[in-house]
Amino acid sequence: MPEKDITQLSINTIRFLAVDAVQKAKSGHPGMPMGCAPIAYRLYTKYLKHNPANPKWLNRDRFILSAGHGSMLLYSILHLSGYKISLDDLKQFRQWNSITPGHPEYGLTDGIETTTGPLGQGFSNAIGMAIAQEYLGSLFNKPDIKILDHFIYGICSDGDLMEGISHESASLAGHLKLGKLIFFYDDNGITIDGKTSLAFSEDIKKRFEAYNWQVLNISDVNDLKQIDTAVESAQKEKSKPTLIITKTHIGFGSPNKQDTSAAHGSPLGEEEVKLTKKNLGWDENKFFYIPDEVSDHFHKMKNSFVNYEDEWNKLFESYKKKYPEEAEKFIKYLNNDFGSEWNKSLPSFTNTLKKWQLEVLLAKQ
Ligand SMILES: Cc1ncc(C[n+]2csc(CCOP(=O)(O)OP(=O)(O)O)c2C)c(N)n1
Ligand SMILES: [Mg+2]
Repeated sequence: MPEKDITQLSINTIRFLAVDAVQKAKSGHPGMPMGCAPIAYRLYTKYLKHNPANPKWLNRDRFILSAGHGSMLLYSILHLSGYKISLDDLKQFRQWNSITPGHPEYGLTDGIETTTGPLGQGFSNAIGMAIAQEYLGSLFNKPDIKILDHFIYGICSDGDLMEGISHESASLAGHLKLGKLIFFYDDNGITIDGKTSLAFSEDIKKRFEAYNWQVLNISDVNDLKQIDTAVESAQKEKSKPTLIITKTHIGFGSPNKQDTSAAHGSPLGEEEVKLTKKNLGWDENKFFYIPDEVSDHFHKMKNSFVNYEDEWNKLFESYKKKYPEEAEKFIKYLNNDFGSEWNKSLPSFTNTLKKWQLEVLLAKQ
């Protein structure tokens, strides 16, 4: 199959896995995944150095979906990429005890780097991750061997950029010149209440430039060449974080709900699901459908992803040989062993609570 066709088929697979899961659960947010599917597809298949077989590999690139309400975007791409999320798990979206809750939960589901949902928080956590990498890198990276050099990608939405916390953390990220941070801004002009123009009209480009970020634009998210150009420019910018302002359409493909807040937080509805499938050339009678070509396409890539980790393991072996003391210390740090000096310097606290206060606290747990 020509590359253009398999790309389109894969992106629509992501869209309709999200649409079907939200429809089945009778709750959730289909619009954001439908709009941002091309970003997730391109990142996970072309740019992210990750290994679905080992989601904890240390130097993997991170991906943070700050707009956590669009969780089905993440679950769909993680499933296709070969993470431990089955098709049945997708069908269990938003069900009690499932690993696919309404908003992504760190520790519950492989491939989820941090819990998101409260807007602004994932964006800010990603900045914390970039700070952690810079700090550890300053202690352990060597001019000839960089053991920590991953990128931290993410998607943030209008709501993320409205929240106060994103202003504060973006300011710090620019100040600290966190060049490994690359965020897409899902600029769809819509929030839960309707058009963003109701409450949000600042110039995001100027705002982020003032924070000392590099700001790039994508005029149409469905043009993958624009995504490539933006990501590659972002990767080259070493001393500034990058925000890629990306024009998207919430509910892309839905004849009656695209570009409206009706696609934000409710299922499309059975009739509209059919109309949308027809509109995008999908079989309206198929649900949770993954074409064989798409499965094969991702399966082939999964094998090549293992190489990223293998290469890093080799790099770390050479680091161990050349810098044995640092390597030993690095491994200790990763195991929370910071040496006796650290332990001596830790303050100790005595319990000043009265017995009844303790009992009240414990009863609440
Ligand atoms: C801190 C916080 N306040 C409120 C909400 C509830 N909420 C969920 S999504 C949303 C707005 C969504 O608009 P946008 O971020 O543009 O997402 P889109 O509709 O484009 O998918 C709000 C207010 C939240 N998740 N977090
Ligand atoms: Mg929006």
